[in-house]
Amino acid sequence: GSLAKMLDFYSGFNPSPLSIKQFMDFGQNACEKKSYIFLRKELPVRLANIMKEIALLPDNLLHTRSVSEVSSWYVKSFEDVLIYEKAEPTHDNLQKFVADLDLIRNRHNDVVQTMAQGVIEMKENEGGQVDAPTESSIQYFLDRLYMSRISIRMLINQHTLLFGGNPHAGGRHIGCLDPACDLSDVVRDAYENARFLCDQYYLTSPALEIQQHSSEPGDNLPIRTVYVPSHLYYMLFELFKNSMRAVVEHHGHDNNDTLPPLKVAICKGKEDICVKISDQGGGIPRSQTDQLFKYMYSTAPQPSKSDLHTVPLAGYGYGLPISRLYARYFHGDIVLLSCEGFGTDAIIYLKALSDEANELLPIFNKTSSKFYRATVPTGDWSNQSSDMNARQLSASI
Ligand code: W6P
Repeated sequence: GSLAKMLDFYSGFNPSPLSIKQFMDFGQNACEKKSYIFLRKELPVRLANIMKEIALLPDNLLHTRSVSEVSSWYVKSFEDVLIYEKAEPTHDNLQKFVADLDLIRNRHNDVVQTMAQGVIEMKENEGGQVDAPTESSIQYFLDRLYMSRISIRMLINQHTLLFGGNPHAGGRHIGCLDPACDLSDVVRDAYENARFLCDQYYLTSPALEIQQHSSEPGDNLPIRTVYVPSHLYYMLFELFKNSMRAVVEHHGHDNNDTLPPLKVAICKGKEDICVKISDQGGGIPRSQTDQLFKYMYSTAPQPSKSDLHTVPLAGYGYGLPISRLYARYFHGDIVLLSCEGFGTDAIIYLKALSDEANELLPIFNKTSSKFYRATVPTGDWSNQSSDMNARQLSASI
């Protein structure tokens, strides 16, 4: 059928979210034919759902060169998986399928950076100004696009790692899942790599102190969980870079023996696993914390390309919003709590139970489109900028 018809057909299905437990069970009794039959339907469903939303983007963004290019990758990949719609799971088809999934994943490697470029192009075309409703629909869209992308890459990675004949098979990993992921190992790894960058640019870096707490009787240290270590690493690396930059910038680069350490608490409860990173980097105003998760805020043309102090750890790119999507993908979260003048706590929450760690997936439906029109809520709380304040009131009487 025609592309439009197939899009209508597959976007009519809701994506089927899997839990970490289901990924594990599936990977442990790995059956390539079952996986193939699941993916040849599920991948077109997830692709079609997000392609329908791409079509709803404001024209001034949709029609930039960059966004057209991203959109063309989705069309190509949608067509590439539809080849298997009616193909029997023969040995030959199964092999071709793995190779095509590899190709599809690589085609989409640069989606994040190309979308960022598209946002910059749109801003330039609009004379540098974007109105609040447009900004808020772009935020809404990019969260959904990137979440969809994380989920599609997870499905592709599981299939290609399990059935692509990878040489690392035989370890404890099930695809990209580690059934006994040692959280402190990932923390140290992310810290070391962030510290390397920090040392390179500032010639100093704060130390690391890790504490582990488990409230569960019978649990012994180190704290372990079933998780995708690469996702956790991404979040921790991003948070460490931000904390290190804050600490070094706040305390000065020259007297390195006075830098307060980064304190990490790894905690396991019945429901949640928390990894808290506390820095004494001077903190940020409360009004800024939400801004750190905005794509448009971080896309703002960097005013200080010449200021060597802001380039190094490249903070406030798309790193924080995407880190939070990784956490939310399996129903966790990232929360920032800052005390201005002192420091910041960044908390990564993960689900402690693998059957509660379900994929969180965007679903396209008729109501999605309303978010692309009016996303600025009507004000039903007083607000200084729009209301007369007490001083103005007394002046006007
Ligand atoms: C800061 C600002 C920030 C963002 C994210 C994580 C940690 C920190 N520390 O000062």
